[in-house]
Amino acid sequence: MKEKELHGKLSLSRRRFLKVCASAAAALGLGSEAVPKIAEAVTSPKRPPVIWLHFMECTGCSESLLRADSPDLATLILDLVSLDYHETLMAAAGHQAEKSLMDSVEANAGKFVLVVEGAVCTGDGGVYCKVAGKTNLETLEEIAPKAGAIIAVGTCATFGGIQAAAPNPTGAVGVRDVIKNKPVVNIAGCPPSPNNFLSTVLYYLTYGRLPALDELGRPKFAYGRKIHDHCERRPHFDEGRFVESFGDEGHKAGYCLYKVGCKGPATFANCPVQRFCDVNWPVGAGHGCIGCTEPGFWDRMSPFYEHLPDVRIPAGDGIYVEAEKIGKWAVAGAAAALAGHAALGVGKKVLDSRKCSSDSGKED
Ligand code: FSX
Ligand code: SF4
Ligand code: F3S
Repeated sequence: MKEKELHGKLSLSRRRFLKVCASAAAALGLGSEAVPKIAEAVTSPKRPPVIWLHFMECTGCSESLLRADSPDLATLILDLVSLDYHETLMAAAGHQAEKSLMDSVEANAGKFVLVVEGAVCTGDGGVYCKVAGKTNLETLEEIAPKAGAIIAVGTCATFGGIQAAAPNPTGAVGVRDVIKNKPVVNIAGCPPSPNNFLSTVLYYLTYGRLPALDELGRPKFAYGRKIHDHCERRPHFDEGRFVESFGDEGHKAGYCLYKVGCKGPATFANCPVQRFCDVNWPVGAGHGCIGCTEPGFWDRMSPFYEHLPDVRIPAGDGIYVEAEKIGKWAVAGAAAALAGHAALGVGKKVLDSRKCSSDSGKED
């Protein structure tokens, strides 16, 4: 398809089209030299097939994509890929749907993008989650080896998510726990930012390879920095101005949410920059980050309304103290608090596992 035809199809002027390509390049952390390449990729007549599987999830990831804050970008990509199978969007049903799935897998072996939404059920042979008489485990093990690229979308598909919360009766795991011999891109978040997914697909279409990933398989362009590093409430943290309880004067004034449970210092994602629907994000709306892009979310990030230990916070006059030495933990007993957190694996373990020291409050 020629660029001109594409503009017509998308009702985009050439100026708008190039602007969308430039925004996509910026989101990917690429320079302006990438814009012509992106424009060329999205005007290519080839339509890469995409097969989208639903496993154990709430469908919020698809919902999030359908409400992308960059409709131009979403249209650009969804029009330019061939969405051959998506259980909640396609018109086909029953045997017809299953036939189209396997037809596409066979016809496009080695070329299609496999998107998995939801955790994989492994308990008792995977019997707790079946589609068309097959367990999710069987379907994944059959289709993944034939994919050109695999994208796990949402924290359920990446790390097991809420389905894997204790006691995890279904044996829920992420795609990478099953598919170990191929790269899997993890677009974490419950639900994830649709722009992080769309940008990853665009990168793949443009360069024919996957973007650089962190050690957990997440694209670095989106998950390379902590929430805490680019949070708009960070000046309040640095000055020691905290919300002590929801609805107090500090809350009304937009102070830092650390003491009421914000897990931003231990969570890697670009929510403060990307926001959702171009409007807001959890911390912007007055609620702490609950760490939904991290492994072990849910268990390791709860209790949601208790603060992380091991984060040094300002106490005035350039002095920093451990959070446990102030506030309610001083009354309730810091030792008990720390023991509780240790049992849950929150805080230091999370920070250590990401190789970031308890650096908050004195750097950046
Ligand atoms: Fe999981 Fe997707 Fe959380 Fe839901 O479907 S990442 S439960 S918001 O959205 O898989
Ligand atoms: Fe923002 Fe949370 Fe960090 Fe406070 S603790 S600055 S609210 S990310
Ligand atoms: Fe999730 Fe925290 Fe962003 S809860 S949506 S990573 S602000």
